[in-house]
Amino acid sequence: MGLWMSRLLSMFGDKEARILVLGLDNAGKTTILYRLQVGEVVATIPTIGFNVETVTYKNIKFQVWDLGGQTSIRPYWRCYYPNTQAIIYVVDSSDTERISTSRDEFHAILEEDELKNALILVYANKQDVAGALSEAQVAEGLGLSDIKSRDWSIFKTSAIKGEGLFEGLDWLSNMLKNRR
Ligand SMILES: Nc1nc2c(ncn2[C@@H]2O[C@H](COP(=O)(O)OP(=O)(O)OP(=O)(O)O)[C@@H](O)[C@H]2O)c(=O)[nH]1
Ligand SMILES: [Mg+2]
Repeated sequence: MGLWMSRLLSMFGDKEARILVLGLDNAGKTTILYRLQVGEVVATIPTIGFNVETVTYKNIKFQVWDLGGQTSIRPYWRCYYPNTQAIIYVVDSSDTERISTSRDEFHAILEEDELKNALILVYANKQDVAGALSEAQVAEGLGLSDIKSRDWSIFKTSAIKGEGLFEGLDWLSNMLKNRR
């Protein structure tokens, strides 16, 4: 499709955004992807590689890439960085032991040149688990207040209960609309 044609279509039709869902293994990324796409909890297995689905919300067609989070696959995340408008960074709020590992991976992402303009949406997931870190504790654990020069937001979510996910997408869609 020619450039003028795609511009014309984007004036009338859905806008598109490429989103990467990142975070440690077991954070709930795949569960979130399918909650957003089909509205249900699906049985997941650890992702080796990726899942990609389109989620249309508020006139934006989100192309959502869910990447595997295991230590051995994290180096491959960078293959997906080009042309990314936003990162959804998912934290398992009940995994208090690995919050510092999650913080390190998060800050490595923030330093990536290819992602310097990407919006940052954090999901403090698994809020339904007793003893889970609160949204404020996850923000503190990730060092979110150190981020000065870019747009970010954090939402508490439970992918299992379907809570908080679309509030996060609302923030994303508003930010994306303001940017164009
Ligand atoms: N209690 C609870 N469990 C959740 C929630 N979200 C995901 N889970 C569970 O956490 C486990 C891991 O979820 P996945 O979505 O496969 O995790 P992932 O981040 O895709 O993991 P990798 O693919 O290995 O990177 C599954 O048993 C999910 O059912 C949540 O909000 N609350
Ligand atoms: Mg997965």
